[in-house]
Amino acid sequence: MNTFETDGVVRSVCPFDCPDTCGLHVTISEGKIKTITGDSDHPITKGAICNKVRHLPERIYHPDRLLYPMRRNGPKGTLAFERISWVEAYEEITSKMKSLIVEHGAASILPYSFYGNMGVLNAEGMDRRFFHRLGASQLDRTICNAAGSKGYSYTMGGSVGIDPEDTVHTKLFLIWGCNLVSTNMHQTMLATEARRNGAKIIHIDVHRNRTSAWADEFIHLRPGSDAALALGIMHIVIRDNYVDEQFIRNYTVGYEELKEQAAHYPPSIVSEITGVSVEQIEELGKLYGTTTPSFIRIGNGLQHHDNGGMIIRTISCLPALTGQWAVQGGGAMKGNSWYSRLNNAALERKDLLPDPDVRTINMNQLGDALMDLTPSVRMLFVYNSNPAIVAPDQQKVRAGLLREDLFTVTHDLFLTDTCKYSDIVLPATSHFENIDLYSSYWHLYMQLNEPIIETVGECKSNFTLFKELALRMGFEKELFDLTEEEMIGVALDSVNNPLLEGITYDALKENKYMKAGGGNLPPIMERIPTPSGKIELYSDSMSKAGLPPVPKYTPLQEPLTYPFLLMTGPNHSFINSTFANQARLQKLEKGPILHMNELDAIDLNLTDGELVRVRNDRGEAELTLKLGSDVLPGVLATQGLWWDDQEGVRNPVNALTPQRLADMGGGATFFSNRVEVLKGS
Ligand SMILES: Nc1nc2c(c(=O)[nH]1)N[C@H]1C(S)=C(S)[C@@H](COP(=O)(O)OP(=O)(O)OC[C@H]3O[C@@H](n4cnc5c(=O)[nH]c(N)nc54)[C@H](O)[C@@H]3O)O[C@H]1N2
Ligand SMILES: Nc1nc2c(c(=O)[nH]1)N[C@H]1C(S)=C(S)[C@@H](COP(=O)(O)OP(=O)(O)OC[C@H]3O[C@@H](n4cnc5c(=O)[nH]c(N)nc54)[C@H](O)[C@@H]3O)O[C@H]1N2
Ligand code: SF4
Ligand SMILES: [Mo]
Repeated sequence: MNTFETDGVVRSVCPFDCPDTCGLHVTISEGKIKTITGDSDHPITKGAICNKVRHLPERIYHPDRLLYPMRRNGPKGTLAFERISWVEAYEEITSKMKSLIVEHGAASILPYSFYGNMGVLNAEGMDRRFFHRLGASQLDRTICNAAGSKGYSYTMGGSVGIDPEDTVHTKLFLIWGCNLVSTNMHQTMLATEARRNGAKIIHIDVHRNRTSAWADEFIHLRPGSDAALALGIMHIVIRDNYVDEQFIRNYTVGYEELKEQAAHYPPSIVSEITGVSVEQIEELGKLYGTTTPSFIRIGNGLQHHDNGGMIIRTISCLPALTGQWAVQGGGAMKGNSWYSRLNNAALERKDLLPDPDVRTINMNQLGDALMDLTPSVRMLFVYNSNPAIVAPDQQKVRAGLLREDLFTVTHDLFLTDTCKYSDIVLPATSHFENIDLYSSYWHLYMQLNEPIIETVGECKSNFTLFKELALRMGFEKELFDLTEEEMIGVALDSVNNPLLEGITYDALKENKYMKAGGGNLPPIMERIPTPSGKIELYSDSMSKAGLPPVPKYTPLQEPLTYPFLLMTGPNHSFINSTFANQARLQKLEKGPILHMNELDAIDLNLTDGELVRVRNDRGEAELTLKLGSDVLPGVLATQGLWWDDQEGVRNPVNALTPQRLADMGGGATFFSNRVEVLKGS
């Protein structure tokens, strides 16, 4: 039994799917969380946190929070539920699993999860082990960063970028397809420090947003054209002899092939593809070629295009040309999870799969999986995710969720839109009620999170849920009857990652923040995890995978049936669809807005502030129009994954987005999405 401070300030970690993974200070009074601020001892987040998490107490004690298990007692998609006990819920779930295994095989069961909580135990620990042992269909978790990570890996070998702490030394920041001010605020703080030392910050984006307003310069380009812009910069860097030949010789392969390719991208052609003027391309090329150190923060959204893998593959070749990786504060970063990689094999135990060749289902194609796949998916088990809102081709997803012969279980803190289609709804704890281990996909510090409040209602953590389910299924005690501490030990016992040496449960408890590599990372060029051990400007692996082995501009896929390309990214005040049910944060966002160029509005006879219907063959959404020049003609942008039943929301944006996969990694294509805009009803 845990005992908690009933009054005082205690430490915690932010659990959300955000690169910053902040250290938190939580003020407790009479056993309840009152306020949340940043922990000023955290070496990189340094006491600053975002507005969302300052409002987190409202989420923890929200009147709508799920407190006990429920069973559906009316039609799917409605709010017809009755309270049941955990014993009844477990009984119903395990007997369904057992009968499905006998009648249809374990592959008829599909887990669906992502990173609603980034804790290792709750996102990729006991749950994964449970579904492996069960023999369920595998889920390919591709919804976020799959295409770009693959593209970046072809060049650099893995999610290895520079240590963000080094970016204060940078003289030129390219914020490329990243809404940094909203989505990685502490990188903004480091860039501001660099700016005080003379750095210039350039935002390259298709939408003039908060980040553009903060940057020193904005480059407005056409969606999906970034590989051409990167090749244009390379063209200038090579043409004007800004290349670092010694670095290229020592640390890269394929320079000659890349040089030949870049020759096909003079500024005039790049300008035609990207919409950026020849002058701006020349200026950018020269600045990039002559500034050291320069750093490129590659965004996560950028890869949500058909050609997202190749875009990021191409951008990630740039720093090598001028030898930036050899300079402190020089290089690039898309993600840094390679540094703190854990012993996932021992944690998840994929070796327990009864059939190692069991089918794998791409989470971006949930609609097809539920509607078209044979043999059918007959049980969907959702946790840490809200697919009725976040998955593409929403109408098809929901048609699948409505299937009478599909048994859906959802574990969440709130009655999300996904819960509404579920047969059993289970209440989840918040991370303030759990033990877990957190690493970041941006900075290099590991943190331990310990429970600081009593469990709310009858909620259970994912760890406890899957442990108890396993034991009720009769699975081996030695594999499942573990404590959180034991499982953290397994995760940290990373034979394949020497950078975790010395990082243990006890050491984390004592030291709060422990950096992978202990702050003594060897220079990146000496540890490039590609097959050749060098930065691969030409990639044999790509050639073998049937992809162009040198960077190339490839066009988007959607036919031009509809006139606009619509970007549907996240917003400032929510994290994906998390927080979207908090009134105060909704108000700050002023509802779901559609940004359109004023020239397009003239042609369509539309006015600022009016409600419009955005539609294509997949579905329709209703949004409020905002006119201006924040997007180029022919481009639209909207932000935020709003829930269904909120004021001013009809049919959230994923009604419009395709299940089509990106060029690499099975990634999502949320942004390569063509639509038309009609006057509202
Ligand atoms: N406040 C907040 N923070 C978050 C999240 C959130 O929902 N809210 N979500 C978290 C998660 S899961 C993720 S993955 C990250 C995502 O955060 P980011 O990495 O910032 O990604 P996005 O905001 O999806 O897209 C980044 C930018 O790409 C632009 N863009 C779209 N298409 C193109 C293109 O073709 N070229 C260029 N150059 N730009 C393009 C968009 O306009 C947007 O400004 O943020 C994390 N942090
Ligand atoms: N159109 C469009 N769609 C997108 C995106 C986009 O930019 N545009 N972004 C995509 C990206 S990058 C991502 S990462 C995905 C994110 O998609 P999801 O991972 O589904 O993210 P959320 O919408 O935040 O949903 C997480 C859910 O987990 C719940 N949760 C939180 N903690 C716990 C816990 O400990 N246990 C359990 N059981 N549940 C918990 C939350 O309450 C919430 O309902 O969305 C993708 N969808
Ligand atoms: S959401 Fe991101 S910025 Fe906000 S507190 Fe959490 S980790 Fe920090
Ligand atoms: Mo994401």
